[in-house]
Amino acid sequence: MTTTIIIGGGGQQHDDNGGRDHDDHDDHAAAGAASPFCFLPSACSQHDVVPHMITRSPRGFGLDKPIDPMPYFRARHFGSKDIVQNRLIPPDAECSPLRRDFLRTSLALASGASATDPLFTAANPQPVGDNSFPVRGDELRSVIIDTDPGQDDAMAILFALGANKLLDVKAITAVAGNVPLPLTERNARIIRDWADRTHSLPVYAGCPGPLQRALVTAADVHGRTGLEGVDLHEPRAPKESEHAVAYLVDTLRAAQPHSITLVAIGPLTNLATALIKAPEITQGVREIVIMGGAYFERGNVTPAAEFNIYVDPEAARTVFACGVPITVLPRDVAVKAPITPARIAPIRALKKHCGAIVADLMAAEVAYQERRHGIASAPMYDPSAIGYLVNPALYTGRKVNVEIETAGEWTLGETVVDWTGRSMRAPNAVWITEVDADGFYAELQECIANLP
Ligand SMILES: [Ca+2]
Repeated sequence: MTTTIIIGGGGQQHDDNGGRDHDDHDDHAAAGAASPFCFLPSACSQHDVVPHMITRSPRGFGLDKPIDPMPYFRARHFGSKDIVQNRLIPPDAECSPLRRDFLRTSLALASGASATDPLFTAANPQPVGDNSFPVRGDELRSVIIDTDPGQDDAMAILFALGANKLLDVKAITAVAGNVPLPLTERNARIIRDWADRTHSLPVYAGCPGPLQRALVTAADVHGRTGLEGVDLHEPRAPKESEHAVAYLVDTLRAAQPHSITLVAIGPLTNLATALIKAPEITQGVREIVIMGGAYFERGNVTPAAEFNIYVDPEAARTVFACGVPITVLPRDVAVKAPITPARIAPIRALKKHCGAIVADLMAAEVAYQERRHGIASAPMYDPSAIGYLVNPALYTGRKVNVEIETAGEWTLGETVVDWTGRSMRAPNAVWITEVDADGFYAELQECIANLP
């Protein structure tokens, strides 16, 4: 029998924050700065042990790399009270809440629970909170939305504009994706008209196609205009003359440090082009929130890849490597807050112009899924990114390494998520996997109610 020994500690060894481990305090509080502690199942010998480091971050505990067990067997730690052998969680008086949490997790992991097992996650609620995420009542957060509207983009933009007590949407930068650029930038101008933001929300047109590939669209899903399901008017005002990439570079260069949140709900071509042209613009970025990718759920354009990443994988690779805090709302979470007729009804019942539009767009997405799969339910994609910004407490995830497949024969655009730390590559993103779906729809409804 192989036994797992789990040894806590090592905030310094396991630095998942690019050399500035602000978890050190917690790691050491959990594990004991001077004496790492072990969970040691019974019948454990030197020869059948598979030892792993276990470390704690604000997202909870995770198994890290295998380690050499011998120093631990030799060390006097074995004589210390820090060894827990065949013993359940010590009483409160004996250990801090963090340490109890660690021990509970150790027991779960040692008993064979996987990282996604309820035993594990229940013992360790993984709040998303170490990138200075806003909470309700936080200061107004400056946001630029990079988008390829798109039915779900339209819902997301309206959601963000209705969240005007939390999100200050500075501009929309359009990119080619769901439909070609002339339609996405035009649709963005139509959407701002719906929200009566014609003259207070600039729209910039960006890149007409991916960095290195021919454009793939999703007109089969979103219709010929990109906004099938709603009546479209002639936009009331023109786009800005400046290119979206020039706007991003100028704005982020001049911004206060770490002050602007980029919400990317289309292919990442605009953001990547800006980062390639002026890498120093990361100074102005607080966080990039991306709707894209798939890991626990499979792809939606190929079995391996989600659309936004698949369209421009080289751009996605550039963005994921840029070094700023990234939060990903993947398909994994989009499918956990599905659009259903029951969730459309209250939004339609708002009796608002924008409420009717959002309800029509939601209904169009459900109708597409019903035609294609016979199910009256559709994943909620781009608005997930806004829901996350409006109320991050609704979401949980894990800080992980994410790499983008750019060369695979069958896996182009796959998001390779190192959920268990197998690769030992440094984490570069928070990967969201869970959402309180009812909470999300309550926020959507509340924000849409603020619009005309
Ligand atoms: Ca989109």
